[in-house]
Amino acid sequence: AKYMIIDGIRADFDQEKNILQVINSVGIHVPTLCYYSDLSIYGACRMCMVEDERGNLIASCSTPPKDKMVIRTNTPRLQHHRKMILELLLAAHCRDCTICEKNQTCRLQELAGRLGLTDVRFPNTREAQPVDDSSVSIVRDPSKCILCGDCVRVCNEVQHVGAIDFANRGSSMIVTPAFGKKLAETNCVNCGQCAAVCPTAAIKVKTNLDKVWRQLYDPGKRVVVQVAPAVRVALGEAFGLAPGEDSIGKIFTAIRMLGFDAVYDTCVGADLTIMEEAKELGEKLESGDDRFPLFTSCCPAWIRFAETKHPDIMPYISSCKSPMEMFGAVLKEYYKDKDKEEGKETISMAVMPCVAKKMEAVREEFIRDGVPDIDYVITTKELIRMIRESGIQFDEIDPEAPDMPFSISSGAGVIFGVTGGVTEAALRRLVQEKSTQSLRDIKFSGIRGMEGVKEAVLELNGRTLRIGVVSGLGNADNLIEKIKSGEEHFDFVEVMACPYGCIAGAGQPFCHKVDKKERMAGMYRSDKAAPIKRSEENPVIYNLYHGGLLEGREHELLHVHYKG
Ligand code: HC1
Ligand code: SF4
Repeated sequence: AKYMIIDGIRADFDQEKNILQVINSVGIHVPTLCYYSDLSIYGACRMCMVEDERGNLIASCSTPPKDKMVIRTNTPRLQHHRKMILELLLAAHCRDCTICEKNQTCRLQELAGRLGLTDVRFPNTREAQPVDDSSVSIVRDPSKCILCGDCVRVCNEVQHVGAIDFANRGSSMIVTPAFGKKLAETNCVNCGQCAAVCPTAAIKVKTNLDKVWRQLYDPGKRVVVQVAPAVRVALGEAFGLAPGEDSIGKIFTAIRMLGFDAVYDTCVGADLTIMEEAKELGEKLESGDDRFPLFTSCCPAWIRFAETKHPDIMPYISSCKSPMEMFGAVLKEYYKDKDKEEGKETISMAVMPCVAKKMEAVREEFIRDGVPDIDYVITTKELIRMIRESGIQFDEIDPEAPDMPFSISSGAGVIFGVTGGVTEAALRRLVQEKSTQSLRDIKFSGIRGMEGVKEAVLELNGRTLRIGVVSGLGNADNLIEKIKSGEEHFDFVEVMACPYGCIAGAGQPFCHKVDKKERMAGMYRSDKAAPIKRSEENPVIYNLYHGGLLEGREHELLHVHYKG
């Protein structure tokens, strides 16, 4: 085997692309600010330098490992070098750490602490820049930007959007939308992946917690909230639980302790989506129109992407509202009469792993008679902040169940939160054979896994179905081009804007790929433990359709026509 000697330790390597990965494999974390294994190598921050035998400094992120290479990661020279870089970065950085939203989660702050920096000897070199808060999902504050370029690369390479880029040269270099536009005036799809990778608070998620707290303490308001599938496997990370551990019961308890009047699981909405989307797919297959597949519609960033980049496929996107919006419409209807009787106003909220949901909630298509079906969306991280602020000891509280009469959901609804999950849930509904074996056949068809592009061919009720599952908008873009050119053909394509699906949404606590894998495994464990596996077997769903408030109103409440 090939090996390196790192700080006197032998480290075997094989597939590792760069020295940094080999260093990580022996349990040393060299500081980095601009390195992500999923993105191209930029090598801008120079924090990851190491020293070879001859005293050369090498950027470990952009240098491939060589057999029998000997390096040190922590010499006095390296320490001096790293501190100098940090000092220069901090000299050009707004340093209001104690009142910054990224306080305690900022990577720059963390490194300053870790390297023991106590002084910045240079005057502040950065001109003040205006904050851009035009987007409903994210806020840009260029005075906190360290020019690592992570946001630019994720927006370009992973999402194929390219809404932001570097502008100017030298000390006036900034990251900005083209022509000095505001973000809301660009083709930004509100996916928030730029905020997810930003090491500082230069791009952060927009919060509306002030308004939410005010609603909670308003006696004239009934504040109800739904919690998205993927929140359950990530929120606990902030309170010491392992990534992937399902804490949905504790989340329900904490939400009640915060003062919400009722709490529900968005998985009910996902079950509704499956009922409608499976029907739509069945009808599409019958119709024989197979120029394009039926595309899923639950991801609002994907919808925006399709609207702006591939408007010609809009007719092939499912007319189903997202689970959040379906459930939002149902809840507003459910409380209508009660509100009148009690002289109250129901405020419908959602806790989402996603920041594009903030944009979905304010789209005109989801405002009926001047009233939005979802009044506020907060992210997993915002709920974490509420729990912290209120002093609730999350790890100590007992789990509870969601409120009646929407207290039951299926495992199919849970797995919506991982890439491939919507497809798996729809197939469970569509296959005629409802056996454990058929659940397994679907599971092993190729739709599970961390890959950004998955394909499966399945026999469905006597016909062959070609399915595509993509996460990351760049992957969706490439697949659509192949479909347009005739190189590929599908009957059904699931798209989620965030790589790996909602588990890695920009509203979730930040984590690396290994932890995302754990989150994914956690979602499948929760499905395994669910007594109901298929959406159509959920009695809540049955009751809504049969004599319930959905009877005869499916089209009005569950479907949408995007105006573009
Ligand atoms: Fe998702 Fe969905 S799965 S979009 O990833 O279809 O956000 O979790 O809530 O609406 O159910 C997000 C997650 C979420 C919707 C559902
Ligand atoms: Fe690009 Fe998404 Fe950030 Fe918008 S939210 S700038 S699309 S990465």
